[in-house]
Amino acid sequence: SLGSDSAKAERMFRLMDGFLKNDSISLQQDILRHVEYTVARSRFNFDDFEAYQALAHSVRDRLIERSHDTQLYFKRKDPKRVYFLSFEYLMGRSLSNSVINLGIRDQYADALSQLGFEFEVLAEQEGDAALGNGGLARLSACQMDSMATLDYPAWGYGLRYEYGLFRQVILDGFQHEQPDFWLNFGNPWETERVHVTYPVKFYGVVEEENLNGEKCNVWIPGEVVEAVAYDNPIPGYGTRNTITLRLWAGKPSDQHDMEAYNTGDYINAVVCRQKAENISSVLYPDDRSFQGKELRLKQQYFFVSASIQDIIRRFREAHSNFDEFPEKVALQLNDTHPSLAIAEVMRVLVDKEHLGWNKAWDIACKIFSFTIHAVIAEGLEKIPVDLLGSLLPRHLQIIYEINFKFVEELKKRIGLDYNRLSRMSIIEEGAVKSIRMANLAIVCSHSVNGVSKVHSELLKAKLFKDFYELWPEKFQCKTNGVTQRRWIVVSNPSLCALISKWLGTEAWIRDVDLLTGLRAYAADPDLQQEWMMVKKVNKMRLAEYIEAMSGVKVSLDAMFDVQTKRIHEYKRQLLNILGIIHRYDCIKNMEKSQRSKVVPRVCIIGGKAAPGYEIAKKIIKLCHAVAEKINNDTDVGDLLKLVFIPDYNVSVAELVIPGADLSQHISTAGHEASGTGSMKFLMNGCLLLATEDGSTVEIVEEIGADNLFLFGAKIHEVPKLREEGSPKMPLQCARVIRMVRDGYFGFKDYFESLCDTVDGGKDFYLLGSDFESYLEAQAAADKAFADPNKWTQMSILSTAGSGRFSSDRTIRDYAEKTWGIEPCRFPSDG
Ligand code: F55
Repeated sequence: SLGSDSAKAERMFRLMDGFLKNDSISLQQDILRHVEYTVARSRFNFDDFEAYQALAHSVRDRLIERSHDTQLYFKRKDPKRVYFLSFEYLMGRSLSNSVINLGIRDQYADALSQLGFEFEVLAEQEGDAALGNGGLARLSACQMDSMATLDYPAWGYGLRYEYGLFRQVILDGFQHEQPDFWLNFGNPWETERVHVTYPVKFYGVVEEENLNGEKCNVWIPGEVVEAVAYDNPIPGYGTRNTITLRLWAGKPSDQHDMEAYNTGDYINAVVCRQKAENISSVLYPDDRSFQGKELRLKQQYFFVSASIQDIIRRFREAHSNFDEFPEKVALQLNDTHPSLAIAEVMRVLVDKEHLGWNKAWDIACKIFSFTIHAVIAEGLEKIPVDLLGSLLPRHLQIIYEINFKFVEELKKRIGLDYNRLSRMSIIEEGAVKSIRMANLAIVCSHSVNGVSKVHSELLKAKLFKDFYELWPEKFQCKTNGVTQRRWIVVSNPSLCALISKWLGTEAWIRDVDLLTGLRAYAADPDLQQEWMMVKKVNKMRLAEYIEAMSGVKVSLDAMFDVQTKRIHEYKRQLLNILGIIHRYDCIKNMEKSQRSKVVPRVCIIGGKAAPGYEIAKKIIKLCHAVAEKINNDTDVGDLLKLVFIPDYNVSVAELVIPGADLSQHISTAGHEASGTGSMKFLMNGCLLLATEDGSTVEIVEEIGADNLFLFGAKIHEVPKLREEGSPKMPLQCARVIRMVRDGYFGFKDYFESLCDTVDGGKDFYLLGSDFESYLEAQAAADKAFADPNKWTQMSILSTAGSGRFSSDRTIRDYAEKTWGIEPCRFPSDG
């Protein structure tokens, strides 16, 4: 079954002595072999980093074996496949995740210890793959893990940025950005596929030609860049299935600037070739606004074009008739970023395959589905028509044609309601005429979904009301989830072992609903005792890290209160900091005798601000200024500490989340589409202090409102409160803002504009009106923490109720209801 010539295959198999073995001696041999021949260091003399490299290569060998088996099996079975198109993936590290999913972590740990190394120490050598900004990108990574584990025939497609998300360096409390050249030390996980390359074309003109008596549009491009595939294996847990994340990189094409060579401008032509590599060189670090930048648009088309060519090539290997395309292919658009794929599929089917417009459109409408992650209209991508017209002239024509036909159809349905027609049009007429990418995606997709219940409802009621009324059946909800493999098994091994011990099984790692079994023991003093120990150990690890990063010593008896996520006004890190100032002020003004009643806190904040987002950067500086004051106040001591964790990323999250007692998800209601950090904290038995926004609403449904600390305005109250404006500013809030304004923490002038956002009369994010309620929720958290048994019970119930927030649930839902695909599991026992 391994190929056409099975005798030959059999012989090869024997020559290789079967597949790689996972006993301790074989693993040791493999690692040493890679030290000597891959890393090219002497096996008698290599350091931790070289040991990590060799270790990673030996794991990679095993991944490659499995991914070959999986691909051959998929080919043989030819099931319907899903292609997940995402511009961003936050994979983090791969080593621990891989060996755990392969089920050989303990074997490796043993082999390494025989060689005199410690697995954990080597795992720390790996850098993060940070090819994304925040929630959207980490969600893609979690979903890939679930697709592999649930045996779905799936591929991820993305871009292989040479520079991932910038490194955040804090100097004097200010954020500075440094390039993340993550490939500097090589990337053992990827395989470059030098033969999997496709030409991607840009610029030029469209000419009408006559083909066998029929008019046909021919695009004569002005520039060609080659896309080359880099494959990254994604192993499933408890299955041999290993799927592929294929990332594209730009390289010069042989067709690139042939003209220049011919005209003898050799030097210039070679220099020009280098430009091709720029396409995939850097990730855009802004997770909120869209600028009509040419490079960004080029990246989008580059990624889309290469992926579509690859998907069509794979389809053609087994099929010749495009009528079967929708039975074999589903394409998932992760936000609007890859939605040029719609115009590209139309171009290929119409201009290349000559299927005719109607047939091509019919096919396109059956294959695309679209996930929206944005909440507000400003978060929706718009591409200036002029920009698109010059870079991709044929695609602009196609989008105009799609829009023309759509608007004609719409007129038949709704009549000549010009306001509504212009709202729904794919083309926005305005100062800058633009393409509304979300409208394009909605018109073509058979399914459009939000990422939590409230978000999906909001899309129907507000952002895409017109479309919902036209096509109610298209609008779906797929509440986000995260993978328990990464967020419990990899990042919190002691909790993992404890859960398995009390449930008497490890089955929850694939079937997370089993976690509800913990509810029965939530009040059991033995479990509580062991649960507290696990938390303590994780807090100790985190405390060591904090001391190493910031020099601040923190008490393990204090409540570790964490808010880590991208810095945004709507996420309200500023509310958190103002609350901390209030707490500090209260402690300072308290009778000394009262201080013993204060529940000690370590407040931890972390996250990156987009490089051009001034207010977000001021929030980071304020956090440092306040920390400086509080942490050096010996009068306050262990009662209150504030630390900012620099360069928050996936691997830092793996350390921070298990060590948190309390975590904050405090966006102004109606602004967080879902939020996924909260789900990771919940799984790790961390209590939430939160507003009723995004996925928190559903978390409350699962664990009950008495198992977390809710506060603040509800979604429907926000518009009215905004109208009322600043009269709602409570005294306590005004007082702490005054302290900042008066220079209590220094940098008086610098913080002025930041304070203005709250007490400048607008307070758009309602810090003032939510302030008292926030303090009450904080007081309730203090009270609960003072009773360790009660707190631990709530903590156990948090983990026990987190099962619904696994990406396994989300992916199964997409697979069954949206993609129409079925598991395709390589037949073996693991
Ligand atoms: C990245 C690039 C652009 Cl151009 C725009 C947005 C982004 C981005 O990173 N968005 C993002 O992370 N959105 C978040 O998606 C999460 C997953 O669905 C949600 O949980 C979260 O609420 C949302 O803000």
